[in-house]
Amino acid sequence: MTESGLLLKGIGSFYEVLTESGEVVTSKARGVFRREGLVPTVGDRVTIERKDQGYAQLTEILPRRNLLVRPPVANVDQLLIVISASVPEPDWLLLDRMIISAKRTGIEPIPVLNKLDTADEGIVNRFRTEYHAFPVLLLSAETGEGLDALRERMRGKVSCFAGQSAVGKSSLLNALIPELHLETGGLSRKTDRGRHTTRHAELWPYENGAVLDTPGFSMFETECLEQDELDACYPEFRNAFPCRFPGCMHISEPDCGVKLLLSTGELTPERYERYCEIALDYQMRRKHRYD
Ligand SMILES: Nc1nc2c(ncn2[C@@H]2O[C@H](COP(=O)(O)OP(=O)(O)O)[C@@H](O)[C@H]2O)c(=O)[nH]1
Ligand SMILES: [Mg+2]
Ligand SMILES: [Zn+2]
Repeated sequence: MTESGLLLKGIGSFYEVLTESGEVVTSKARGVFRREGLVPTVGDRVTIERKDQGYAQLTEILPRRNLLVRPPVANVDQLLIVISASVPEPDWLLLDRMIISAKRTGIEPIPVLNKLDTADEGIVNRFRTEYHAFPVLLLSAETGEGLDALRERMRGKVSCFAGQSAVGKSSLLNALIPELHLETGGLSRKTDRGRHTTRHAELWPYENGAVLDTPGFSMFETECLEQDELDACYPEFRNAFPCRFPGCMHISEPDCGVKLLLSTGELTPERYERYCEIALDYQMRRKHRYD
């Protein structure tokens, strides 16, 4: 009998697969995968065949929509990028860069503001205005405020948490899935990394979808982007009048539609300033592409 499912976890050459009927079946990969250089990866949609006795066999890996490398996980639908409304102070540039990385990988970025219980009003207002074009979430892992909306947003999707250290990623995961018992607080970056070398990322079934148990990465590879590709990472630019010049970088060109967004408030000076830094960085990368 052939069934399809979601690869949750790998242990050696065995894999735990969540089938459509909701059962977790341990499966062994066919030898042919290794010969073809295919590595079954957490998040893979796979087919398995149950044998009469013993384990099932993992027979096929369906085409991947995307693949993150560190930790290895395939087919992530959404990236919950967490920042803190109190401490640590938000690294807004990192948030903007992670949004771009996610979009470029085909993953929907969802900016999440945690620690609402100790919020600095200024940070909350900035978050609301600067990310109005995104499906943001405001919540508190501590009090549980906003967690219902988060749960709703995760329904049927494969989600992954990301963001600076100490913003509350592990606390949020624990609040959603208490059995995880993730360590929170005291862990230094170094300890965190040491742990990741001995422990592989794992997907946990959640609300008809799944969530990755490790917020393992803070950033992924950024390739060289063309200007129009960068524009596509800024949803608020869609409301802009067309710029006079094709390929406009929206920095020093006249009759720029994006700069008009500054006067309507759809783009704040702060987010625009970070945009300029990022756009100039990509321009430099494009220049040095073939060096
Ligand atoms: N006040 C408050 N503290 C929180 C909240 N979420 C997490 N924390 C605290 O922030 C610290 C870092 O949390 P942790 O989950 O380890 O962050 P991570 O490094 O992003 O995984 C811990 O001391 C948590 O107790 C929250 O919503 N409100
Ligand atoms: Mg953590
Ligand atoms: Zn422009």
